[in-house]
Amino acid sequence: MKGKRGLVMGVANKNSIAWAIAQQLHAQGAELAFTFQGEALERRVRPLAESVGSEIIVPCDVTDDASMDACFAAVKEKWGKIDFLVHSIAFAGKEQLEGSFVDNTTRDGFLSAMNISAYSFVDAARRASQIMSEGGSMITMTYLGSERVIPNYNVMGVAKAALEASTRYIAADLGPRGIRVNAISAGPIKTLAAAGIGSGRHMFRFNKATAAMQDNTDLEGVAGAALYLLSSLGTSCTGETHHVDGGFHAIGMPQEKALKESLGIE
Ligand code: NAD
Ligand code: 0WE
Repeated sequence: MKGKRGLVMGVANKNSIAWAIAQQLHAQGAELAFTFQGEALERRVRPLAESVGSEIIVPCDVTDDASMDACFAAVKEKWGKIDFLVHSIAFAGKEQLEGSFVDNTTRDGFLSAMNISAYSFVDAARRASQIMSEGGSMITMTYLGSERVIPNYNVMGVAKAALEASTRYIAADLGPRGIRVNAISAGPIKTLAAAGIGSGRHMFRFNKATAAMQDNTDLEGVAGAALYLLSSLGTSCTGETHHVDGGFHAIGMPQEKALKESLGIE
């Protein structure tokens, strides 16, 4: 990644998936710009960004056009062009992430989850493509809840389905310009965004028991996949949703022994 420059959106703290990706890209020689969501997070993000020598650390709320304008203008002003984009942003109202999807999903809740978790990638990809003059690569983060029902993931699953479809359409549009666009579908990882999950303990146990690897997802694997997709190693790979989840997505039914363990039986 020597000589490559890119924008990383979605670091909240040291546990963020975007931070694991950023550290790997930095280790491989990339130069990084970072966005943070608001003043409250600047305190956490700035020291991390500075520790990898970042010279661009800008606020960005993806629901605010003026904020997106200012963020990409700052990158263009400093660097002129970029080579890659990391989009690692999602949000739905807490009350949308529990119980019955059909009963609890409000219009506002649906639109807000779609806006922040899916449209923001379309918007960021368009803006990034305008400063990718010699090809490039973009990734976003998704989750299996887009393909299958995961209890309580609810409207986020619908937003992730839209995000993955958007990834394919963006890939088709930008392909002729040598820009690749992919999604990484990670298994559950203990981050701020995963902290608020009611059934968290059960989910991690069930995932570990069910996954082909019989283990939870390591951040290292997600960062490695990001490096592959964002570097020339990933040439010709675009429009893809790549699972990094210990093989959980491949399993139709868990081994009896593993299932009993995950439920604490015998
Ligand atoms: P995280 O809380 O560290 O990251 C989420 C980020 O979204 C935060 O940095 C937050 O500031 C940002 N964000 C939310 N609303 C925003 C807005 N309006 N404007 C700008 N930024 C906003 O948690 P994470 O787990 O690292 O999540 C990153 C991505 O990975 C998300 O897309 C999430 O859906 C996805 N993902 C997470 C897991 C998991 O189990 N943790 C699994 C698969 C996919
Ligand atoms: O994408 C996610 C989580 C995204 C997320 C998390 C929160 C928590 C706090 C979006 N919005 C919010 N809103 C909040 O108020 N993941 C893949 C992690 C995750 O979240 C789940 C999961 C998994 C896995 C929620 C329910 C069930 C499983």
